[in-house]
This record gives sequence, structure tokens and C-alpha cells, in this order.
Amino acid sequence: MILYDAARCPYCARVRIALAEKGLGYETVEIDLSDRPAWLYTKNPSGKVPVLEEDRGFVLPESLVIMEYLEERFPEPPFWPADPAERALGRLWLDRFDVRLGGDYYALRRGAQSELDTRLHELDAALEAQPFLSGREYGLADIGYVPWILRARSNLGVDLEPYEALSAWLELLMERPAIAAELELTAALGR
Ligand SMILES: N[C@@H](CCC(=O)N[C@@H](CS)C(=O)NCC(=O)O)C(=O)O
Repeated sequence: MILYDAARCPYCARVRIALAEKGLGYETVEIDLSDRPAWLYTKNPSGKVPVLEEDRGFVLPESLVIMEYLEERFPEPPFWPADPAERALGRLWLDRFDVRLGGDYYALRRGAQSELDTRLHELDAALEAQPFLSGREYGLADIGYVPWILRARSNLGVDLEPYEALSAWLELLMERPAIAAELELTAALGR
């Protein structure tokens, strides 16, 4: 498998974490997003990364679609909880990512008006009630959000300490080698 990747890209981070959690080996082709090769558009017409390419020539863009694909093609270990209600809530987190985190994260990064603190309070409140985003088990919802939380802290200088449940969630996640590797990569990127 080949991952067309960019170290800085949090959407790529979702896929890197998913691949690592599934224990899958892959080759990385690092894409310079400021000088994208023209052939990238043949793999993904939007010219965005991540894109996953399988040995048999199957090419798939879009981080959420790739994660769901990996889950179906390599079911072990499972990414979704056994409880259908928790699965549904996990999917809702992913579906609402832009309003629940992404929009205000990117607004802050652009220097525009941002309510990232409110979004972080909301995440914190959700995680006070349960250890993981979709409920009792770690899964795709957590993988879908954690790259931005890591980058908010290391790249945007957001102090996560006031958000106790969110910080506890992050600590728990960082015990996982796939997330710890991503933390190292994010820290190495600097601001
Ligand atoms: N919806 C896409 C978003 C991917 C995305 O925005 N990737 C960024 C890098 S973090 C990119 O390729 N940007 C280049 C561009 O917007 O032209 C996904 O989930 O994979």
C-alpha cells in the first residue's frame, strides 16, 4: 500500500494512525503541498492528501472514507465499538467534525475570529461523561479528532490544561503507540 501523505496534514494523520492501529505496513510518498506534483490530480481530482493506493491499483482519497475502508478490509482490531448506539454517536462526531472542532481550529490558524475555546469546552464536557468520544471504547471518533488537538497544543500554542477531561483523554490516547508516534511527528514539525 502507498500513502500519499504530508507530515503536517492532520487529515493524513488520521490515516497514519488508522494504518498503525491495524498493524499495516505501507510506503509513504511525501507530497509538498506548496508545490504539488501534477500527477496527484490523477489520483485525487481535488489535489488533496491523504490518498491511499493499494497494490492492485485501487486509489482512495478522503480521510474518513479511507478509515472506514481500512476498518472493513482489515476488521481486526475493530475500530468501532460493538454497541450500535456508540457506533452511531462515533459517526456523528466524525460527521460534525467541522462544526465541533475543525472550523474554529482553522479560523484560529488563519488569525480570524475563532471560538476554539468554546469548542474545547464542549469536547471537555463530552469527555467528562465518558472516557472516549463515542462512549466506552476507543475508536474512529477519537482518531478523527486527536490530530487537531495535538496540533492545537503544539502548533497553535493552546493550553489544554484547563480542559481536564480532554487532557485525561489525550493522556490515555498517548499510551497507544500509534498516537505517541503522531505526537512525536507533530512536535518535530514545530509551529
Ligand atoms: N476532506 C479531505 C481534506 C484533506 C485536506 O484538506 N488535506 C489538505 C492538507 S491538510 C490538502 O491536501 N490541502 C491542499 C489543498 O487544499 O489544496 C480529507 O478528509 O481527506
